[in-house]
Amino acid sequence: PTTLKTYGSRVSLHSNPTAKRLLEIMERKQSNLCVSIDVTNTAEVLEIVRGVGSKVCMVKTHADIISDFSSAFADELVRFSKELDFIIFEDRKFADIGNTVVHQYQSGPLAIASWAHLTNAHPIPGPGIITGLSSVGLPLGRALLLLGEMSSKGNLATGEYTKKTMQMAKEAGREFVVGFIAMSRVDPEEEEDWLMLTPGVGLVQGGDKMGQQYRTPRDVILDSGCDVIIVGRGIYGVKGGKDAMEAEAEKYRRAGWEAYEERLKR
Ligand code: BMP
Repeated sequence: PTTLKTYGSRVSLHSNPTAKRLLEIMERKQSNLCVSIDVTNTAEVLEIVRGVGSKVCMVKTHADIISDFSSAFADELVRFSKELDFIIFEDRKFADIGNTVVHQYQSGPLAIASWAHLTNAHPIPGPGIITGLSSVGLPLGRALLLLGEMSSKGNLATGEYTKKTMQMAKEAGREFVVGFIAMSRVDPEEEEDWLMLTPGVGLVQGGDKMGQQYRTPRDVILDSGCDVIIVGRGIYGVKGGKDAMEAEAEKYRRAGWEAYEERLKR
């Protein structure tokens, strides 16, 4: 099973360049940590990147919450992604018909496809959303995740919906769709190597006042067989600036990596 393979040994099972690079980075940096940087100005985003960049395999953004977003900022982020060796994941959650998402991905003030290595989409509109996004992203070597499950209380992405999401990805093939946002490994048959990225992670279980639910790195990596832990407020929310964030990121990196090493021994 996928959960018993090392990240490094899975590189050759992928053809998509972003998926390959992610697995290589994870192996090289001994990190399955993605930091979700959900702050609203570019100076703060870059400060967090400087703090946590060396600890992560990936940085996740919500570009549409950044008040002073610019192409110069995007260039800077890309520069950091090379220097500090991480993937940029724009958590855009596309959810429209193929023709519309083509423009949302490529154009507008954010021009997401020009700087984000990875993005994601809800399967709700049907496979046309993959066709649309891949027409823009594939020639650039980008990759896509489908949201098969969510971390928030009462969400509708469960059961049959999750199974159909998996099916949609299988039918699209792994050239562009490389995995899922999911709470556990959603490919019971494991015929193909899919990447499983999981938000809703904290060092202690719990939640927030708006339905978010947290599980620990160990729950996610060891018990649920996922590949990447996505942590937002648990890291950028600590007091004490860049150094405190770096120290907190190191705690999560270690917790995620130890859970992975334990999983390999199962
Ligand atoms: P936090 O760790 O601060 O709760 O942040 C979680 C991040 O993951 C947010 O950026 C949120 O948009 C994202 N996310 C999530 O929490 N649950 C999902 O199901 C899907 C997400 O993308």
